[in-house]
Formats: sequence, structure tokens, C-alpha cells
Amino acid sequence: MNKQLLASLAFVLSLICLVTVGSTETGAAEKPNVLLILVDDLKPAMGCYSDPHAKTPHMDALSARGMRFDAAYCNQAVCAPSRFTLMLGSHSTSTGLYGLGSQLRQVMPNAVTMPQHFAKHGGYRTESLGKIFHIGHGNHGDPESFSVAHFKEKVIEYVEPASTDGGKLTREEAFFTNQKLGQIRSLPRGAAYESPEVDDSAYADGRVAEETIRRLRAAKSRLDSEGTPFFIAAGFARPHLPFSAPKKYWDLYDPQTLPMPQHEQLPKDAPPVAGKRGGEITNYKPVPEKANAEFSEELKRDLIHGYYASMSYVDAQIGKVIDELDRSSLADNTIVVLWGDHGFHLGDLGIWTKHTNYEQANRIPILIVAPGVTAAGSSTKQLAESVDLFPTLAELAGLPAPQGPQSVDGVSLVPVLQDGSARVRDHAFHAYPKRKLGRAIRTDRYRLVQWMPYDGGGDIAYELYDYEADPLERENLAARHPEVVERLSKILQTYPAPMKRGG
Ligand SMILES: [Ca+2]
Repeated sequence: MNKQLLASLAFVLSLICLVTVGSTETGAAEKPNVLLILVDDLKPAMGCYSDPHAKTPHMDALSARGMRFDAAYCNQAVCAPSRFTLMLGSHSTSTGLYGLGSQLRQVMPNAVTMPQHFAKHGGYRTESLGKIFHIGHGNHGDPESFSVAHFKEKVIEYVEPASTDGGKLTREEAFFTNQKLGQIRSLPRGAAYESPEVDDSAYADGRVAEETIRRLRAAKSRLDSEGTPFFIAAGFARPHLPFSAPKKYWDLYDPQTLPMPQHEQLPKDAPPVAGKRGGEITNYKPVPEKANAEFSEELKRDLIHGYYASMSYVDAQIGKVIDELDRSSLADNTIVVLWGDHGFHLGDLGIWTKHTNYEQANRIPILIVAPGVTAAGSSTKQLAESVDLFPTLAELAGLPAPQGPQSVDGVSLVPVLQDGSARVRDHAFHAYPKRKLGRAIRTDRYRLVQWMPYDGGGDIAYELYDYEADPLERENLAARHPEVVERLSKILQTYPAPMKRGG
């Protein structure tokens, strides 16, 4: 065999290897595109997560193309910090970015976010639409993360005049547009829901879907002409409050058949710091403003109906975007990730919205379709965290693992994507700061929450829940199972000392 033939053979063999291992090399033409779909306040209540009530055919179809993570958790159940954990691969306890108003570049001017990493190491063109970084509450997003200007859209939105007392600036609209932040309580409350007969594009998510489709078409021609891969992050606002969604999505449901909360008391024997009443939802009418007020059955049903209607509305918009991936023949070379920024309490434990360390606020949907890597219709019980997506996507794209300078706390889930029974971690970690800092370890069976004063000492309280015996978190078992508390506390002790609040 002559040298030339040997070289050709070696080249062909290396190409075969490249295809077989699913792009662990960095050949420019081989780079997969990335479509990151972020959905605000989406808990795993879709059809693909076995919710029998949900009408979510498009997310279900997306799930059927790849892998569904059944035990995925956010790292902090608040919009802004959760999105930072995703984009930095860092726990909020590592960065100090705990608050809605925490400014990334003030706290960490040189942080390298996931899209920055893709641009720097892979030559990706990176774009963002809708709710990606949290904007509002004094926050202005992170323009440094993307190659082109952010396509900004509303989160709080109404079309019915009655929802805003005839067009007044309402409390949550002010928060999310950085207006009158010092005078929020003086503003009127907007409606918690509305259901007008309007087209999908009457609200932000319809417009974000339309613009994402335009961006995908432009990205396709750029890919064909210049070979530039894309990283597009499309952020949808619903089912975040208010549940403003076109009537046709409300009409998909009979509210009388929707699931109502099964257990509306806080867990027995839980420390008071852990519980929650009132909060964000009291900024919406007709929710009672007093934190401890009872909700009528009608109100609970309307809110739950609104959540499901909003989920179906966003589902339809995601379906349009995925259709475009197919139409433009991008699907075979595009990794698609769907991620909810945190879960949502729909009256369970008597809690509404998020901002707790309990299961409903922290469990999230993660769907990953990685062509050539994930098997269609697969799922895994591997515990996963938001911070894992950065190293996972970097590895899938054949890029170097993220190096910071921020602390990179995630692990790559690629072995799990290849085989759902593989294990890369044995617990998930999350945190929520209140009067004390609550840090949690979630294993297959248990959740331990340690509530610790910020000075690190003194009065430490624990919660322990056993999800085999008590999936609804009716009772804190910490005092009854000290041996489990001790075992899980030891895991917690392996984490670095948490950063102080104030970022
Ligand atoms: Ca959110």
C-alpha cells in the first residue's frame, strides 16, 4: 500500500471515529448548532412527564426525539439566580448571585458565560430572544454574552384594559421594566390571568417564536454560506404569572377536572423559616393581599387553569420553532435543550409560585435532543442540576470544558445522554436564601435542607423528607432519622463555604 492510500484510509477512519463518538473533535464543519429553549416557571407538568391533564403535544413530541430527565433540579428557585446558574455553570452559593437584582458584571466582571464560551472556543454566532437572563428588579441582562443585540420582550403583559385598571402601570410590570422600583406598593395590582380572543402574537411568546424562526432561517443561510454554527437561546415567558394566554388555550381544559392541591398545610415540625405564605402572587388581583388569607376554591381553580392554559400556549409556540428546524433541515445537526428555570407550587403546602427549598419549586423539566447521541424516547432517573448543562453542551459540541474564572460546579451529563442508566452524580444540590441560608441535598429518596445563619454559626435547623414514604412533604422527619441527617449533612460539608448575600 502506498503512503497516499494509507493517508486516505487513515482520514476515512478518523472521520468514522468522529461520527461514532458523536462529535468530540472540533472540526468546523462538524460542530452542532445549539437551540436552547428556556421556559419561565415551567414545572414538569407536561404530558411527557405523565401529567394526565396537560395538553402539551409539542413538548411531548420534543421529548420523544431525545432524552427526558426525570430527576432534574434547579439550583435556586428564583428566576435571576437560576438563569445565572445555567449560564455560568456555578451554584449561587459559589457566586453570591442570590437576588433578583444581582448584577452579573458587578459581581464577576470577567465571568465567561455559556454563549461566550461557544463564541470563543467554537466560533459560534450567539443570539438571545425573550427571557434569557432575568431583566427587571434592577437587572439589565448581559449584553456581553451574545454576538448580537438581545431581542427583548415582555414578561408581564396584558391586552385587556380591565387587567390594568384601564392601562395603568401595574406592580409587576414596573418590576419587570425597571420602573418606579422604590414605589411598587403604591401601584395598582394587575390581573393574575386573562383569556382574550387574540392571536398568539398578541403576547410576547408568539412574537419570540416568530422572531426565532426568522433567526433560524438567517442562521441556516449563514451556515450554508460561511459555515458559522449558531447558538440561539429562545426564552419564553409563560407559564410565569400573569396567566395571560389566548382563550383557545384556556378552552383546551375543563377546569372542573384539573388537579387541585392535595395537602395545603406546611410540613409538620418544619422550622418556620422554611415555610412560605403570600409573596409574589399577592401582587396580582383578585388574590388576597394578606399573606395568610385563604384562597377561595374558585380562585385556586382559576389559577391552576391559568397555569395549564399558559403551558399549552407556550407549548404551541415551541412547536412552531421546532417545525422550522425540521423545515430548514437543521434538526439533524442541532442540539435542542428545553429547560424550565425552576418549578412552581400550585397550592401544595398552601404555597403559590416558587421561592422555597421544597420539591415543587425546585424540580424542573430538562429535555435534551442531541443528534447521534441521545436515543429517541429515552429517559433517565439520573439526578441532574441546571449547572450541568454548560459542561454537557460544551462536551457535545467538542469544545473545551468550561474553565471559569467563575467556579464551575456542574458535571457533564454526556455519559448519561449515551446511556440513561449511567451515573455521574449521586445527589443534586440547591439553595434558597431567607433569614437563614437554606442549602439542600436531594438524593433519589431524600431531601435534607440545612438552614444556617449567615454568620455560619449558632442556630442551625434541618428538614428531612422521605419521598418514598411521604411524596407530599407532610412531615419533617429530621428528628426521627438523625442517622440520615448525619449522612446527608456530610455531603453538604463537602461544598465550599457559601458566599455572602448582597450580590
Ligand atoms: Ca422563573
